[in-house]
Amino acid sequence: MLRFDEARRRADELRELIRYHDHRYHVLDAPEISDAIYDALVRELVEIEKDYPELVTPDSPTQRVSGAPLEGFATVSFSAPVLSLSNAFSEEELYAFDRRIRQIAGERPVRYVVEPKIDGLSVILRYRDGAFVQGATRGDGRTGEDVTRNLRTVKSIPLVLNNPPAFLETRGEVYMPKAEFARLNRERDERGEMPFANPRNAGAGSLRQLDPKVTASRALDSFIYEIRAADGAPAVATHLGALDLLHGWGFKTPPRTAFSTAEEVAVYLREWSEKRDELPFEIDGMVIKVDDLELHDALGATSHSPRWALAYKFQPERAITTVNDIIITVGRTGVLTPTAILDPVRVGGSTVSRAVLHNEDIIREKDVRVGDVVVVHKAGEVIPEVVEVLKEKRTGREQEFHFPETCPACGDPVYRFEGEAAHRCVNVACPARLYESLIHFASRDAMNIEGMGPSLINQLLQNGMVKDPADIYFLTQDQIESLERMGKKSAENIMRAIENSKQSSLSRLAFALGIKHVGLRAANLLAERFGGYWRLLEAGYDDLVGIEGMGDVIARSVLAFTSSKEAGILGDKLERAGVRLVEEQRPAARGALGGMQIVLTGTLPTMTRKQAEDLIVQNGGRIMSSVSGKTDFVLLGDNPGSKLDKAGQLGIRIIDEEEFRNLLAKR
Ligand code: 0OX
Repeated sequence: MLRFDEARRRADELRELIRYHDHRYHVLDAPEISDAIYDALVRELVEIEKDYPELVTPDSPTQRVSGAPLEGFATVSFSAPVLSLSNAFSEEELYAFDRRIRQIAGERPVRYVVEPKIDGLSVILRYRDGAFVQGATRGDGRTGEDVTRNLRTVKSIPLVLNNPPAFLETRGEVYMPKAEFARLNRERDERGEMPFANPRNAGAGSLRQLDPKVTASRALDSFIYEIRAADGAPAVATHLGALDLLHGWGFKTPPRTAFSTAEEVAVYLREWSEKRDELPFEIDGMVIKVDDLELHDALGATSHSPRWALAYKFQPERAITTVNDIIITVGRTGVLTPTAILDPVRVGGSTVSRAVLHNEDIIREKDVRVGDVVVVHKAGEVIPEVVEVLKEKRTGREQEFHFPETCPACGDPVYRFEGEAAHRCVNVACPARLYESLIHFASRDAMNIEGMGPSLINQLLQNGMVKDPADIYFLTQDQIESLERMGKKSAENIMRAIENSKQSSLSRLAFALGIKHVGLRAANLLAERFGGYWRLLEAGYDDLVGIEGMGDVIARSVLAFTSSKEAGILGDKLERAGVRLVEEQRPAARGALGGMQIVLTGTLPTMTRKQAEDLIVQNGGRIMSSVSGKTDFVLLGDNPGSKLDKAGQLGIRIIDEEEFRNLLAKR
């Protein structure tokens, strides 16, 4: 354990580092370090804060999720009303808006700033001396709900600002990115829960959770676009200037472009309406704002909306097509998911030929039949949804869909459990389930076996090389090389990735097992509480349900796995293969690089930066972003940066990749 003063210094340093990397990742979308390194930094801070709870600060990055569930939300009143936008649906309305503005502006030049109109939830954020103190939903525009603790879990909302004014009130939009929406609905389908209809509902549902842990488990994002009040902030004369200030304080601001004529704006709107499909978030139009803030005052507002802004709404992303078939796929937890096979049709910017139908109830409720003409809408990632059936187009030849009573992959009977919307195949050896479980097992958040994706897994299954996840660790170079389209080099890479994956943390393993209801959060809790696979298998119901944040449903599901024969067999095989089954020790305490502070610079001859970083962390070293007197060594590659000069000045040891490998071999 570090001495108190050292711990305090290191905790401050780590908070600074984590804040910096959070900003790079969540706001600038330009990360500088790998997830493994980031996790190691956070883990180190968590450990220090565990050893010295008095060092925990409310703005620490570890404190984004805090406290027990609330009973209800308090109300927040707004000193100035939170206005909405007036809408336009045609170019004529845009030109009419432009004429009104120019009439009031007179001789003053007019410039417009155009931003995407995010289909999310408006929020108001308040900061005192740079610290996030309160956040609210827009509510009715006069009072909203205090959702501070939920907003703290949104990673792109800074808890601390750079060079802050004494007081700041901002407005922006919180939303759920399309990929997260798709992930969440997949998870809900798997759990037999009702899916959300669109990212907006999913975002609203997530922000209005009484338990901040639930909000935290969903990756919400934000765009902040307005300074509503500021004490002691630099003066700004334009909307673009305000956005720059917001960006400088650390907020994520919307993409924007400025134009000096309505004609140019119209062209730009047409371009965006075409490419909206490629964006990672859902937009329902564009917002056109007058740039000059003095003009805002001159233009004023109606009781509902400012006269200096206009929401230009796009046509919804919908199309009409025919359902040719309804097929069933079997997921890793055995859930049978129906999918409509469509006549290919353009929706937004891409061609779609499938639509998710989620479960039997949804098919019934919408009354979707094979042969129906339907309206489809793109809400999430790639697969759209059937919005409604055009019943007036029915010919009488449409065929009602009957949910199968047996699994299409293995033929075993399927069950629909009480309280669930899903049908499940409960055969653990079902080939469709095995395929999906292996994909999950090898995936990035699980055992992270780089290069082991669906097509390789398919080949391995086809060739009978794996029958359960542990078999992956018994694969040989020759076996992999024997697969079609597989070169020696690729096979070597895969073998290396498999080898590295053996050192994955217990929480990754607990997640990789694919236990129903056990997501990343529950897997972390299990790893923290039990510290080892065998101890997890010994846990009883009371031990499991006693974990804060666990609950009866997860506990029972974990128990169903841990008490199964398969769990023991799998553990034995994983152990024989040398997969780590116990939680990692504190990074400083073990490994060939135990506690060493290491700086990387330049490109290494045979390893990627990420591989080197992972090796350092796995061997107990600490990666530092800059060279200091405490640096143990600098790992040097080609084309090094200024870190090399600094190391030279300080007389720090410099080693190359070969020496680094030798160090690792000495254990
Ligand atoms: C959005 C969005 C909404 C609000 C009232 C005056 C200016 N949904 O993305 N509103 C505004 O600004 C308005 N900007 C936006 N980008």
